[in-house]
Amino acid sequence: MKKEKNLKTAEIEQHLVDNSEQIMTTNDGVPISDNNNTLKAGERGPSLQQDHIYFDKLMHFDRERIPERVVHARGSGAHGIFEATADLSQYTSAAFLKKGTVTPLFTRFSTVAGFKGSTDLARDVRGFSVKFYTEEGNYDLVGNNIPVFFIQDAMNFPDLVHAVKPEPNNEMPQAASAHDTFWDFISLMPESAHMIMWTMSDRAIPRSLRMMEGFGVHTFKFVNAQGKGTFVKFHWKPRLGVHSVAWNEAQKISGFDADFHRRDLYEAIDRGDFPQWDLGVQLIPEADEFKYSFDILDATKIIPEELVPVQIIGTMTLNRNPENFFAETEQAAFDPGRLVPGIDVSDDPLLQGRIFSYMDTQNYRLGGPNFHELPINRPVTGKHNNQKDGFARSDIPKGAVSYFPNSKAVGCPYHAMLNDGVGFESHKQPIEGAKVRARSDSFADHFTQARLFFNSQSPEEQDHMVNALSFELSKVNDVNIRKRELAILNQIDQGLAKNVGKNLGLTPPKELDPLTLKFARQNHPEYPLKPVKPEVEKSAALSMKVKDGEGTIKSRKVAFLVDHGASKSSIDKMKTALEREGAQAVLIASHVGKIRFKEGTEEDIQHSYLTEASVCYDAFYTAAGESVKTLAENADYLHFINEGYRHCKALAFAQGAEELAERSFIKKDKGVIFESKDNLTEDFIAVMKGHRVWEREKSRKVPS
Ligand code: HDE
Repeated sequence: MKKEKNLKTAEIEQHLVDNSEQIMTTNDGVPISDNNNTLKAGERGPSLQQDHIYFDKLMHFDRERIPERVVHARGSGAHGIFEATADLSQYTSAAFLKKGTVTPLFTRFSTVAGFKGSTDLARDVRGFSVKFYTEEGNYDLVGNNIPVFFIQDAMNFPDLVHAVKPEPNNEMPQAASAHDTFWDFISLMPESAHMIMWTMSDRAIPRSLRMMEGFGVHTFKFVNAQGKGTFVKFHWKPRLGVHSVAWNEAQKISGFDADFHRRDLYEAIDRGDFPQWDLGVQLIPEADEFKYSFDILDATKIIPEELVPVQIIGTMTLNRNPENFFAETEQAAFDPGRLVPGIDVSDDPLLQGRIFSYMDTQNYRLGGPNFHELPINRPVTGKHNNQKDGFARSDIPKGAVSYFPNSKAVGCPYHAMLNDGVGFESHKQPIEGAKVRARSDSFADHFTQARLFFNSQSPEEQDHMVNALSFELSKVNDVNIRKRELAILNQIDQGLAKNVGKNLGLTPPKELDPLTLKFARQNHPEYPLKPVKPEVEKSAALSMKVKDGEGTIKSRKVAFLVDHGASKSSIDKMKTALEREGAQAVLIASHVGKIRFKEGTEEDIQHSYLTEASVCYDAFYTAAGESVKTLAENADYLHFINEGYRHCKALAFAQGAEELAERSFIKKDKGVIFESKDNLTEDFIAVMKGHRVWEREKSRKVPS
């Protein structure tokens, strides 16, 4: 694959180290002749303290670890580009958003609660951070795959994180919100209700990082060349659609392949299947700041797309894997305070609080204030200021001057405005108000949008939410916490609360718990306030259900279940049809190595039932041929298709292989395709386009 060349790749290339055909050296470049033995007094004698070569090696090894991110520790990154496609000059002066501009970038996706080595498939929010290396310096859009947040004010952030992380007395559970401290906090913070609807939906268990949306979450501000501001919300829309796995599947994937998402992203980019997202904006004129039933500065609210449509302004393509995980992905330092001219923050109190935390955390995590000089963080513009020294400074500023104003360096580096240039200018927004620690009552409606989300889901998606909430609250030991959260659910939707209550053996309380009220009244003395009338009761964009005729099977992984004697022609026919649509065919047999086809030819197989699991594939094809007989006796094969059926995936059976479906728990439905009765390839592809046959789930009788 030809590598993309741009200013950032050129900048990074200067730091690449190629060890091929090189002699091994110490850190000072001195050749090492023996990397096996420490220096000893005699062959069997004690080691000597003068072994500077051993010390050089161990000193470095002992310091290989740095603190992991306090949240979002587990992540995967990739390089790419952004191409701006719309004329936004009316709203923003940002150079990288000028139509036709191509900007290099680095993107990192993450889970939030788990440690660096935790599973990718935890039920969790996913981070969606993008660092644009623009011609006006770095701009970071540090968002999530869910458009709202748990809390409204940054002051509560450490408490939220302490509540969700493993409990401090026993460091359990890892990468999971299903425990007492999380739900204790949540049930006392009704402002989390909307976010909880999202995290208990399938949004929190994505099929792939390439198949999730991204959101800036907060309302930001665009500022145009004349200094006029416009509120803006950012949306990333994946070209592959928005899809999830089933919760039972997520739990199993965590065991079979804890790197499932990381591997999927890495392999897709490696084979040239570059993931793409369109960047969209919702633009809100300043005059409309108070127009809605919710406050646009409240990060627990969305602006429904029915009220302000999303306009596409460009496309991101991820086209290059990092050369080195630590140097690039781990050392990438994101910060919502990295702004460029034309983009500013709003007064959202959550966003305001983030501006301090990110810079502070990078200073700690990356060992000092020179983290901007790490190759992954360097702007392509270079940096010029009078800051100096500090740990691990790698720039070598020339000359005697490190102050401003100066005459000795003819005033350099000079202010942009001194040379008619344009520097970053904060939006000139008039401010007034008393200094108070308080919460606006316009933030006090916690349930209307939680209800909007629930109402906008398909029946199957709603079932999944009931199951997720039941799972999580069943894992909570304290019955008072369960009841308190049920009371919140009851405020959102009585049916939801009733169904979750059934699984907990509880009747939902009609009123909010006195403790919940007590804490809410600290922010809003009159809580609960009079309910507001929402502009919309449902919003189509909130459901992940694939609309008829809109799906794609591009890059989906289809398991071809074969063995000795399988018909090569039956394999090839299906493979060609799937590959034409961009899907991948992966042959799985009872062992790796060569298998012989019915036609007499042989093929090397890389995957067997020993190494693979049904949960890691999107659809299943059982080929025709003699292999049908051996597969009928293969319990692993039967488990494979049973599980695929349980997880509502498409299963196709070639002519003669139908009896295998009969030996399993599979019941014929629109997602089970028989060559003898259906249009094998067309029907199979059509079902895969719909992602899953979720309707199958309720009636399933598969004990897997
Ligand atoms: Fe973060 N968050 N956050 N966060 N966040 C961090 O910064 C913080 C919030 C998000 O890929 C930390 O570099 C505070 C909202 C992402 O490296 C830390 C508050 C959103 C990432 C931090 C929030 C996010 C982080 C930890 C409440 C969605 C991963 C490591 C005011 C818009 C970035 C680090 C990456 C990481 C603080 C809330 C997204 C501690 C104080 C809301 C995607 O600085």
